[in-house]
Amino acid sequence: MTRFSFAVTATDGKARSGVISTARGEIRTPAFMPVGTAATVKAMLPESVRATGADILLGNTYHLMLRPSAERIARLGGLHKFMNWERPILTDSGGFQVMSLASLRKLTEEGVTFSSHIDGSKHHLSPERSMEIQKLLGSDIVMAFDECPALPATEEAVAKSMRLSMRWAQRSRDAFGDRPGHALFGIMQGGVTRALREESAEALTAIGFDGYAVGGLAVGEGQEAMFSVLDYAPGCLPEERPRYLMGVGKPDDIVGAVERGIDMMDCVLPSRSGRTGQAWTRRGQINIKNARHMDDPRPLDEACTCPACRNYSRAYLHHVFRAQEMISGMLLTWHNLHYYQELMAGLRAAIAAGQLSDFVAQFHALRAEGDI
Ligand code: PRF
Ligand code: ZN
Repeated sequence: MTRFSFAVTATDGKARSGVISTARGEIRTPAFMPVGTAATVKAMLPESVRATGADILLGNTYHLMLRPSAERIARLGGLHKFMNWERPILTDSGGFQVMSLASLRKLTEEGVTFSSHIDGSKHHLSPERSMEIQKLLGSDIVMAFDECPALPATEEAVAKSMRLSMRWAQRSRDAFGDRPGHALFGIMQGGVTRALREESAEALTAIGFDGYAVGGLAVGEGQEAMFSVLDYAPGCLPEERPRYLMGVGKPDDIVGAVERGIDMMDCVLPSRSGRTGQAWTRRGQINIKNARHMDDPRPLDEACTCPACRNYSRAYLHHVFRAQEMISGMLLTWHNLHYYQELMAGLRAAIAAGQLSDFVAQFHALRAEGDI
């Protein structure tokens, strides 16, 4: 069986490109992971997600434990078989989603109890239970169980939460054990305070993980504050391991994160905004519900090779959005995921060629021109 490994094949400044090898296939980095929260990337068949260029999907412990339950998925042969995606899957550990979605939350040293946002039923998560669920799912990349405080928060509150997450990281490591072919990632916390980020990185590195995530960003602090953390945070983590920025982001966030040494990212934005009529293109955002598209025979982006752009006009996309036809979410999601994966491929090629700064300048110049 292929053991989990990461090889950096090129660097350009702080940016890296490389390959993560797993038992279920390779992940080209920098990688964008589409979000398949409830065992589906909404509005997309798995083969279509693959056709956009995705090497790996993200799944969620929180949603799947509530419905249809990890035990049921395990009985049915695991998450890959259940959702018909045979390539790598990374699962988030649940704590972050409990804090943003569940009600009646009670947090202790041991873990968290909460009520389901679906039916109000009571549940429990802890480092040990999260590791068990992610194992039942058959996840290739398992995330440590952490707590992510909402910003702004006092430095004292952020420090207390980070230290709890580091104790949970050790318990996650112990509960995960040795599982050849599967990887466990630790998650750095510490808000926007450098000393706390450094303390967190040291704690995680001492425990030892197969990869390291930067958590606790993109939680309301703004791009400038996020970039100022990313100016040093990736450099606190072991160079030879993949670095994953959780829940990011807009295309310009992704470009800035890659420039600062991030290897993996995930975000609901391309899929979610596809269902609300937002398209992301080289020239920025297009709101397809705008009446200016009503008679426009041109595609969303004449240079895009996705099915939505090859076969349909803006006028059609506008019509099906207004008519609330299901194909609207399907086509816009496909386009957005295609655009995100093209962006990642462009970043990887630019890093390999040592031309990242030219690529980034061109990226910003086209967006400044705007939609034409
Ligand atoms: N921790 C976990 N999942 C996350 C985050 C985190 O800090 C974030 C923060 N942007 C998104 N998803 N476990
Ligand atoms: Zn397109």
